[in-house]
Amino acid sequence: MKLSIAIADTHALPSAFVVYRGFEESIPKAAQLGYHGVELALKRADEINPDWLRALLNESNLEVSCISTGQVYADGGLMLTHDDPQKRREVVAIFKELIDMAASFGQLVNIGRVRGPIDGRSKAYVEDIFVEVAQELCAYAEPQQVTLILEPVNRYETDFINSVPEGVQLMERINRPNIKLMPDVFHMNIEDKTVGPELSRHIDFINYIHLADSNRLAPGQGHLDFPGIFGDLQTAGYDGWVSVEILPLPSPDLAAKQAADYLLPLVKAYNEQLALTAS
Ligand code: LER
Ligand code: MN
Repeated sequence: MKLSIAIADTHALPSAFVVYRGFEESIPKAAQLGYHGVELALKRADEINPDWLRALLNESNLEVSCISTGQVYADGGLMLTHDDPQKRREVVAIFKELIDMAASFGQLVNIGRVRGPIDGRSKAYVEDIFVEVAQELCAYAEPQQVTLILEPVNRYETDFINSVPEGVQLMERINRPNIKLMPDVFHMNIEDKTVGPELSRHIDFINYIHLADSNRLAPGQGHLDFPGIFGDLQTAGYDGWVSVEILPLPSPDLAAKQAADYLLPLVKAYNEQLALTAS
């Protein structure tokens, strides 16, 4: 298991759930706190010069855990299930560029609220569009060894794919090897029957997990049972990324430190136990 933190560029909207803004400053800060990787919340692939990013990551000895796409939606409301096929093409084109970038950085691209809401349309109609678009993106991503990761998001933020079982149902319909689930324990705390047991039950579909406490603050600052969740993941043999996606409160530096101080010992113990079980 490796620990990452979500960051964005300086112009990201205030609503972005990222601790740090500004890649140049935040990548070294994340490394200093002990994180193993950074999740890049991007609006477009051209926000980043790949050579510059590679140099910055090498200096800090960090990896990109995934490219997340909440900003694609938040900025201009672009969505993969738009009624207008032309608009859908625009979003697909943006995603294809992000997939090209992920081929060199992390090999994972998330689909969160950018799938779009149902919003008064028929659920079957929205689902059909989503399945078709997701299959197209999977076909584009597969030769580049990139996997798409679908994030169930709670009902107060979207009305399409709220719980992990709903995400699993979509996985089964999309039926491609390079689409997986990215559960977020903050959303699961609202939507799912349990957190740890539900993650464990669906582990074959899961290859990335967002971590935030019940109040979207750093893990340890709310009432989610992280040791219990890690115990269930351990039993299930999960060995992917966990990524901190929290509000920058009480301040970006303090939030990032609280999360690292709380989670790094859990991750270390987790990996020691995983190694013992494997041997
Ligand atoms: C995105 O990863 C997320 O969790 C959402 O709540 C942001 O809108
Ligand atoms: Mn999330």
